[in-house]
Amino acid sequence: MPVSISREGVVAIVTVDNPPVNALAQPVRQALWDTVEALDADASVHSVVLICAGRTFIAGADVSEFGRPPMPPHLPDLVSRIEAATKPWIAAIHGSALGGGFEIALGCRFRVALASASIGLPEVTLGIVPGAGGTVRTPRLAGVEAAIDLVTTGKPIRAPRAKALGLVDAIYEEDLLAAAISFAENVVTRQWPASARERLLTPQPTSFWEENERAVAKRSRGEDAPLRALACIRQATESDFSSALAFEREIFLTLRGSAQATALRHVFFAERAASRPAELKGVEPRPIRQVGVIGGGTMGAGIAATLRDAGLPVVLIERDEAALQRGLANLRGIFEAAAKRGRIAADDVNERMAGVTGSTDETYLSHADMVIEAVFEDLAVKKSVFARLGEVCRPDAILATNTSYLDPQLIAAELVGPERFIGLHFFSPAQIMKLLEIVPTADTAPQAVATGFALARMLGKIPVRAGICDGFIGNRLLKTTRMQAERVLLSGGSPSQVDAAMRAFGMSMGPFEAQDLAGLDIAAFQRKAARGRGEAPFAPVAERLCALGRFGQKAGGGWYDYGTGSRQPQPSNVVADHIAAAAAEAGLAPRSWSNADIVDAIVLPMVNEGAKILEDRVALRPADIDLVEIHGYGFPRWRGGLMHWAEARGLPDVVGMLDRLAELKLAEPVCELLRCSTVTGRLPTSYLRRSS
Ligand code: 3H9
Repeated sequence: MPVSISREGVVAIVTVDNPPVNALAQPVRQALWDTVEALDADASVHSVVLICAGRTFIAGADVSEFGRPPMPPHLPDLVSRIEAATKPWIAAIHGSALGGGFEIALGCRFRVALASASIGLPEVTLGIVPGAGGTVRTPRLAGVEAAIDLVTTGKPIRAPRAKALGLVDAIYEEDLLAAAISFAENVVTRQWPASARERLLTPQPTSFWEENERAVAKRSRGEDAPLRALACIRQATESDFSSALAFEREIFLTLRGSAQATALRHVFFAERAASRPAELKGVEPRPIRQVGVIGGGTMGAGIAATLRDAGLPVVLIERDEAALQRGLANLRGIFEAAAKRGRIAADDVNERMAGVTGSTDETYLSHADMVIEAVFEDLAVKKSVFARLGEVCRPDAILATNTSYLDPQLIAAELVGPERFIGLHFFSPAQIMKLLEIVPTADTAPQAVATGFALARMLGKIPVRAGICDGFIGNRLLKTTRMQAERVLLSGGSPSQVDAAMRAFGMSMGPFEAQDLAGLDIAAFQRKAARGRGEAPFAPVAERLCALGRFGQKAGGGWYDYGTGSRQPQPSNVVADHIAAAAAEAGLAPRSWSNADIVDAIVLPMVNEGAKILEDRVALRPADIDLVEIHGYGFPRWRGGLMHWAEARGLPDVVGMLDRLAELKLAEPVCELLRCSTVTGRLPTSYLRRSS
C-alpha cells in the first residue's frame, strides 16, 4: 500500500511510501483521499502527521503520467480536501518537498521540517506551472516577491530560509517523526497563524508586474513557463482564491501538453537514464577516494577543482616546480573566483586548497584510485605519461585521459593493463560545465566504465558514453556547427547576423562570439593535425583570421574587434574584407538570410551529423546527443536537445530542407540513417563502437 496509517495516542500518522521519490501517482492520490475521509470520520483522532518513508518527502506529481489524460482524484482537489480536513494536518518534511509534494504540504495546516530538507516549486523546469495551488498559496504565506523568485526560477530553498519566509512553521535537527508527533499533540495550545486560504494579498501596481515581466523574459530566453507562472502569481493577487486556482489550473493543463513541456520532460528522463546506463546494471564501480591529476593548465586545474568541490583529495602533478606553482595558482584562482561569485564561502578557498597535494614526483600517485591526465594534446607526450603511470600507480587504479581529439586507443597502445584505461572528456571550464564524455577503448573493462559513471555522479556531472572518432560526439558536432556558420558567411551572412540568429533560437552564445571567447588557436591547431592526417577541414575565413593573429578576445580581435580591455564585440571591417575574399574564392551565390534560414543552415546539418554519429555507432542513443548539446554547448534545454528538436519538427521536413541546402552546396548530403528514419519519424537507438 502506498499510504498507511498508524496511531500515537490521539495523533494519526499517515506515511506515504512510494519509492523511489514518493511521487504522487494516481494510486497515491486515491489512497491519500481515502485517508482524509477516514480520519475525518474518526472522532478519536485529533491531529494528523503526514510523513514519508525512504529518502525524501513527496518529490512532486508523477512526471511519467504527464503524457496521459489526467486521472481523478486530481491533485488540486486533493490539496483542497486536505486543507478542508476537520483536524489539523502537519506535513513532516525530510529530503525534498517539491512541486505537487510541496503543494500537498501547503494544503496541510502546518509544515515542520528537518533543517537539511529543501522545498521548491520546480515546475517551470518541466515547462509547466505549479498546478495544485502553488502559485496561489505561496504568495499568501511568503509574500509576492519571494513567490515570484521560487516559482519563476524553479530553484529550491533550504528549510531555514523557508521558515524565515513563513513557509515552514518549525525546524528540527533530527528525529523528525517524534518532533512532528509532539508538535501535533500540542497543536491545540499553539497559536495558529492564518492559513493560506484565509490570507489576503494586496494588488501590486502595473509597473511592478511590467518590471518583473521584463526580468523574467530576459532570464528565460524563449521559455514560456516562467512568464506564465508570473501571470498566475499576478492573478493570485488580483482575484479571489478560487478564481486564482482555476486560472492556474487552466494554464497548467495548457502547458502540460506543449512542445516545450514535452521537450523538457524528455531531457528530465534522459538525464536520469544517462547517469545510470542499463548496460552497466550489476557492474560494481571501484571505490574512488583519492584522485591524481596530471597537468595544472586550464583543463587540469578545472578538473582538480571539480574533484575538490566533491570533497575528493587530489594529487596534482606537474613536470617541474615552476609549472606546478602555476598549476596551484590556477587552482586557487578558480576557488577565489567561485568565492567572489558566492558559489563557495570565502573560508572554503583554503579548505579546498588544503586537500590538494602538489608534486613533480609521480610516485605520489601510488595510492590514487584514479588518475586523470590533462597534458598537452600530443600523442607522444600522452603515451609517455601513461608509460610512467603504468610504473607508479596501483595495478587496479583507473587511468583516464582527458583528450578531446586524440584516439584513446592509441594513447593506451603500450599501457600494461589496458583494461583500466578510459577516456574521461571534461568540457571547459571543467569546474562549471556539466557534461562528461566517457570514452571506453576496445580493451576497457566494464568496471572501469562503471567507475567513470560513478565518478560523474559524485561530481554532479551528466555522463554520456561516446565511441571513438575524431572529436567524439561533442567536438565532432562542433566542427559541423562552425563549418556551416562559415558557409553562411560565404553566401552573404555576417558574423553578428549569425550570432544573433542562433541566440534568438535559444543558444547561450552564437558560434562566432563563442570562438572569440574560447580562442581560435585551438581549432587551428586541430585543423593542422587533421591536414597532417590527409583530411581537408573547411574553415576558409577562420584560417585567414588565424594567419593575421586574430585569435579572439585574448588577442584583442577575432571574428569581432574589441576595444582595449573590452569584451564588447564590434563588427570588424578587416573580417568583412576577408569574408568577401573567401566568398569570391568559394564562388557561392550571395543570398539574403533571415534568422530562420540561418538556423536551418546551421542546425539541420548538425542533425545530419548527429545521425551519422548514430550510424557510426559513436553515440548509444539520440537522447545522449541531446545531452551533449545541452550540457556542452548551451543548446536550449526547452527544445529538448538537437535530435529531439529534429524529431519534434518532423524528420521528413528536416530531410527535405537538408536536400535543398545540399543542392545549393550549403550542406553535405543527407545520411542514409536520417533518410530512413523519416518512415517512422524516430531516430533509432544504436550500439557503440568501442575502437577506431
Ligand atoms: C509537479 O509536481 C506538478 C504539480 O505542480 C501539479 C500537478 C497537477 N516523477 O533524480 P533522481 C524518478 S511536477 C516521476 O535520480 P535523486 C527518476 O526518474 C514535478 N519519477 O534521484 C529516477 O528514476 P530511475 C515536480 C520521478 O535522489 C528516480 O526517481 N517535481 C520524479 O538524485 C530517482 O531520481 C520535480 O520536478 C517525479 N516527479 O534526486 C522533482 N522525480 O531511478 C523532480 C524523480 O528509474 N525530482 N523521479 O531513473 C528531483 O528533483 C529529484 O528526483 C529528487 C531526488 C531531488 C527528488
